[in-house]
Amino acid sequence: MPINKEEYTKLQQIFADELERVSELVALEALEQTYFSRASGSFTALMKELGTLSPEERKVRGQELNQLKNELMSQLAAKRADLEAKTLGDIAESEAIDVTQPLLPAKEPGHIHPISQVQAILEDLFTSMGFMVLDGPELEDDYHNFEALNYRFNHPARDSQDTFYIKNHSDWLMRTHTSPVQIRGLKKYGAPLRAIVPGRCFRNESTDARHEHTFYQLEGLAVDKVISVAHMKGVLEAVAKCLYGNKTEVRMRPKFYPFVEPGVNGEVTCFLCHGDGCHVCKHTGWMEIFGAGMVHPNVLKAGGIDSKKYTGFAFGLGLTRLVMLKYGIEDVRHLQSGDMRFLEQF
Ligand code: FA5
Repeated sequence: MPINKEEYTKLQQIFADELERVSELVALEALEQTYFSRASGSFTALMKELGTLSPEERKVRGQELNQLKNELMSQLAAKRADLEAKTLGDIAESEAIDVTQPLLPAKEPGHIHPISQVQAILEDLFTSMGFMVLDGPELEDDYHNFEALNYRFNHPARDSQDTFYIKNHSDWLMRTHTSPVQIRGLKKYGAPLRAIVPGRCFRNESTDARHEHTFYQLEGLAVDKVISVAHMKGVLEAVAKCLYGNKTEVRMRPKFYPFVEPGVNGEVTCFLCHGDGCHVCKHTGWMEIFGAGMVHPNVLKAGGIDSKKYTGFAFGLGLTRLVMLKYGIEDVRHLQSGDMRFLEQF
């Protein structure tokens, strides 16, 4: 049988006592569930018992129980407002700044991270050649990271760039390269265009001395009416000589990337063995630092450019690798370790 008047008052009292003892939002949620959870709340069970009464009795008791429910709910809401205000107050107190405190003795000044140092050198070099510096989102969509770059859905080349996906958003991913900004840049600025894009990239792959799951690239794109492979080679040699000196050699060998045709893989002589072969360059004497090629007509089209009028070259420099080469760092994982003993050397 549903509760009578006496039990009604008792329940009010018990609820009030339990509410009084609650001092945290988590406990308040738990109390609400104990009484009102759809599956097992004790108050919900009382409401369900109304079904056993005659229609007249159900009407009267139903009204009483609904009134009681509204009362208990508004007490819960008032308590929640109190606790939220208190939590905010606690945060404000713990984060308060004492503006009267005298200056603390100066700590050692910081300095620019080696990756930012090389990025700045390259931004100077490229702006002097008429390139603009662009930025793009690290959280990309499948269209810009793959589809618009001529990687059709299920294209096997996607396997070489596995990444981190976002739960419940199957279309979102952490960009695997800076190349999606080719599309964004072309759409925004049209042709002719000369742009570089330094930025962070992500890949789901096992790490070793040359591979990190999070690393930096520097993308380059030049689109104009008479762009050829010779322009691309000239620009990439200028990068290698600017960073490592005039004697540095660059070699390019064919490599497939869906968004360029022809595509190349570019290497420079190893910083450690100067071409003799060592563990860093896997005994080849060369270190791979970029991918490049002539922009594929499908990519120009996706960027809104007439591929019959314009051609272009693009490259993706492994910025992290450039830093390793410049400073003779034998393991890429030092760079973002946050270890001051390492960082203080630069
Ligand atoms: C690309 O990412 C292409 N987007 C480059 C490109 C751009 C080609 C424009 C053509 C035109 P790839 O996966 O080869 O290509 O990476 C380019 C460079 O990034 C590599 O040469 C390497 O230096 C660097 N790199 C790639 N993966 C890692 C990693 N896990 N850790 C550190 N550096 C990496």
